Amino acid sequence: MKMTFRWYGTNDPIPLSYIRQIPGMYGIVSAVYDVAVGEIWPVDKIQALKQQVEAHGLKLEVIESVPVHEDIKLGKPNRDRLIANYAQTLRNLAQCGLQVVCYNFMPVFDWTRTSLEKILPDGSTTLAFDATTIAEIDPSAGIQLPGWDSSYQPEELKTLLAEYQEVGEETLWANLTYFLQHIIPVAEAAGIKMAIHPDDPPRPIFGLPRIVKNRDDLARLLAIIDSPANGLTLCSGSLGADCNNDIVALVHEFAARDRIHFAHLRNVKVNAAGDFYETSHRSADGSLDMAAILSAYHQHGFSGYVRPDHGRMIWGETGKPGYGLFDRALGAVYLNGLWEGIVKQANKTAEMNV
Ligand SMILES: [Mn+2]
Repeated sequence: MKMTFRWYGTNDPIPLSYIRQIPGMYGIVSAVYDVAVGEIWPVDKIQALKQQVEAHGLKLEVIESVPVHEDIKLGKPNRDRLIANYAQTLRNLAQCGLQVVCYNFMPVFDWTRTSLEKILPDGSTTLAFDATTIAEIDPSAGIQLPGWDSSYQPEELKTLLAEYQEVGEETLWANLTYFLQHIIPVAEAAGIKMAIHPDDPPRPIFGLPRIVKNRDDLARLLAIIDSPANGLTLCSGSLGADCNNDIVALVHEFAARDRIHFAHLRNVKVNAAGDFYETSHRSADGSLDMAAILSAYHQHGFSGYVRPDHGRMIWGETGKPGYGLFDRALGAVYLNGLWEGIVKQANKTAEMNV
């Protein structure tokens, strides 16, 4: 298991020199942020990012994300040009030594929350989702939620939402299939592993179709093209926001098939109504058993990339909600600690059985 940390480039308030000081940190997960979605990431920009990361004793082997242009998701006529650009970006990333590319196929918005600063009893703040609040929003009247992408004008958003209403789930699957049929062979040839991130949260929102929500969706996705290059970012927190998703079982199933290329480790406290908030990584604080999740990874000889997903804001830190330094660093150390325990216990058991 290789521990990584997401970093938003030079605009990130957290310096690489701080991330390096987190015990057991292997590498950085980042992206080229100054190229428009749909355009090719030039080799020199990727190299510059890589050198910057390596100058701090860290590796850059995972990209999160190379975003998929909405026109690809919508299946518009110009998708072929955009897919060709995406393919070239993958070749350029491979040329720079990148191994894994995280992406998602969520229409319009990568994630949805109703609060970015829910106050927990200990005074920390966290991201939260209230199902009733979402149900009461009429998207045709405009959507105002914290963190909601303000790059869309209200009219533009209305048009996009209407376009996706027409697309629906099956056409979105067809568009994802078309994308994968063109991209996976390129990734495979270049030595890049594609890793789709599930929908966050894993349910339809505002009438937008959502297709990467549960075990059956993940299995369907992998069946489109049976290649090691067609894999998953298994996000425990995203999938865990639906009580019906058994994360430990998902790890067993898909790690056994060697299709989990990137693990997002996040704990959430969730209820049957679908409300949830993000907790510290500690199992006792949320609904997920992080030790059981890591044990399942270990059982299948997992040696891939992981990262503490979001963290709370603690100790007065301010910055990008979910992406502070302190709680994610605590998460990384906690997860590394669990892993050390699991590895040592397993080795001991193996010795006793000799
Ligand atoms: Mn995630």
